[in-house]
Amino acid sequence: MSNITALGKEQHLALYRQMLEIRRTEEQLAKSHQAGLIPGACHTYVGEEAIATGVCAHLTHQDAVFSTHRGHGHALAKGVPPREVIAELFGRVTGCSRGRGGSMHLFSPEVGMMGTSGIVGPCILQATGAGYTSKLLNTGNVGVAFFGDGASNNGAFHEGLNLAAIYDLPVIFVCENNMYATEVAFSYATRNTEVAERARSYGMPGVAVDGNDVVAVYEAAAEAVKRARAGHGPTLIEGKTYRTRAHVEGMRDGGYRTQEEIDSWKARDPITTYRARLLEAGLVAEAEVNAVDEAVRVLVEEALEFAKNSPYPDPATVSRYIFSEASA
Ligand SMILES: Cc1ncc(C[n+]2csc(CCOP(=O)(O)OP(=O)(O)O)c2C)c(N)n1
Ligand SMILES: [Mg+2]
Repeated sequence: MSNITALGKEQHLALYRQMLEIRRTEEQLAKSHQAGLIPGACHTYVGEEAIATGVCAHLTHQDAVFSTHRGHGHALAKGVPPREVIAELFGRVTGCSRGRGGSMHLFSPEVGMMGTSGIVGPCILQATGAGYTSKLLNTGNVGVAFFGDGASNNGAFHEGLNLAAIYDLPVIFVCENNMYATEVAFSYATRNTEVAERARSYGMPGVAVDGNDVVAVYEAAAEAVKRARAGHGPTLIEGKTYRTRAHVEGMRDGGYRTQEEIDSWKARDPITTYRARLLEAGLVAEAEVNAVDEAVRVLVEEALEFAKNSPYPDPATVSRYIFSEASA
């Protein structure tokens, strides 16, 4: 278990607030999906919030994050406001991709959110490319790839990690090992379920952490980002975690995992366990976390109203944003 006394109160409250913002946004998105407000697929990040939160706490808007189909949490942790995420999933013009992208095309280059994606794997190569750019231009920025256990068996994993290693690129590879790719158990899909151990084959550090412990993730990411910015190359971080909702909203969630397993991970919820630990250690006062709970509730409620009241894109603009409009 991580040493929570190593961080100050402000840091703890910020990490707690970020995880809760993701959770409340996701819960709202799940409800909105059921209500028919969201066209297309919606994969939530419920249960995995500590990973995006612990990693992105070390990033600036110049650092580039490349994400997955399960990327709402990455976008939020990187600084995209909940209103822009919810509006985007609702297909509204006020969304971060102007309502043209949806859940799996959340882009916000202003804050370094370089996209969620429906294709499993390429984010690993894109982050490697961002690291290469950083090295060529000597910017000190890092590239970060978030990806699942499923993606770690994709060819992109091998290519990306190998390239980043040989050039000492400033890249953080973050594998969110939630033990399943859709309904396929990772223990079926690989003979070695310890993803962090693979780092050795590429000549880079590999760190496995409890992905439901935000401080453990925060500490591993601190070290990896420091190494990357200092020009010492990439790191692979494996966060062991679990998604407690179905693979995608509306999909059945039975047959491939047991209720006991789901319940055991719910008992290790990254947000409620952190809240309890902070209170028990006397690092924050109950009134302070309650104030965060209320602020996040209001933020997400307002974001929902904002999204609902936003217009759809004008059909007459359908051909815009296909090509760069920088010189138009
Ligand atoms: C290249 C590619 N292959 C297959 C799929 C279908 N697919 C969508 S999500 C998914 C599971 C991915 O599992 P994982 O990487 O562990 O992420 P998780 O959903 O567990 O977060 C698959 C196979 C896809 N979208 N892209
Ligand atoms: Mg997975």
